[in-house]
Amino acid sequence: MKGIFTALMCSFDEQGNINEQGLREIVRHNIDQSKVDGLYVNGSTGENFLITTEMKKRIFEIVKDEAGDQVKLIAQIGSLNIDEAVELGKFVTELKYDAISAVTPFYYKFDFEEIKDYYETIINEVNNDMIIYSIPALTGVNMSLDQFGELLAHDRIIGVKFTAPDFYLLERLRHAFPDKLIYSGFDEMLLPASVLNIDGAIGSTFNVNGKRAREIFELAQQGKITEALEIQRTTNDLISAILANGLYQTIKEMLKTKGVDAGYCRKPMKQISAEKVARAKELAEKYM
Ligand code: NGF
Repeated sequence: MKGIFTALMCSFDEQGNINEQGLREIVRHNIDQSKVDGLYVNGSTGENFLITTEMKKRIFEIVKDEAGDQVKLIAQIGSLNIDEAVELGKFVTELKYDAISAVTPFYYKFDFEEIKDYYETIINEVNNDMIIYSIPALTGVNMSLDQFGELLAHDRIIGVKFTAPDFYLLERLRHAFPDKLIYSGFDEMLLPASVLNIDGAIGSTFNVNGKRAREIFELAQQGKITEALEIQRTTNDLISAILANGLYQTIKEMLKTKGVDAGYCRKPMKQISAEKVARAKELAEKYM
């Protein structure tokens, strides 16, 4: 379960339906071209919070069918509807996903007791290992070292996807929980996170930059920081350009340039202008 995991995109048609063939092509691109170690399915990048339960299930099925056992698969099943989270957790466990992951419950200001109960309910009902998905910038949920510790005390909670620029907390977590899996979630900060001895990374830009991500991670593990920094700089030139042009839309357009039918984003995400599509093409030609 260590290494580089792509936060998988999903291909949708212009009406917002799943484009099955396109999704299969995205999976194949990540496995065959980018050679990532695993896929993180139905996370933020998969536009998970914009789709129905049935669509989530279909995406889990298609990805497992296409990927088989070629790479590790983590299913993001977290939901404000805890019954949906449990239902999806059981569904992907039947499909033989390697682990489940759940975003911290958001929108309402849940206290830690409620957050803990959410994770305990899921792990008590679903027979699979859980990775906490912490992304305070989007959820508003900031957990302390002690609170992470209370969750990680469960054998079934095997790790954290840590998407935050708090390297002090990341270092404390690594030090306190050497046997748990810690994945970094911000691709532009992969090198400093790797220096802190994380186990892997989960990122959206790995859909188009997976090989560089692996190089950064592996060079850092070997202590070759100058070489890794060089690649992180190129990576960050790309990420800055992607962020300026529209994150998920630009990654989809870059994939299309390489013959992968990545489709469109679902509303309320907008379609980008022809000018931005052309910019994405340029980026694909320069960086992929
Ligand atoms: O897309 C976001 C939103 N974050 C991703 C990643 O943490 C999301 C990150 O790769 C993810 O793993 C998921 O799909 O669940 C960024 O897109 C990237 O670092 C550019 O900022 O914050």
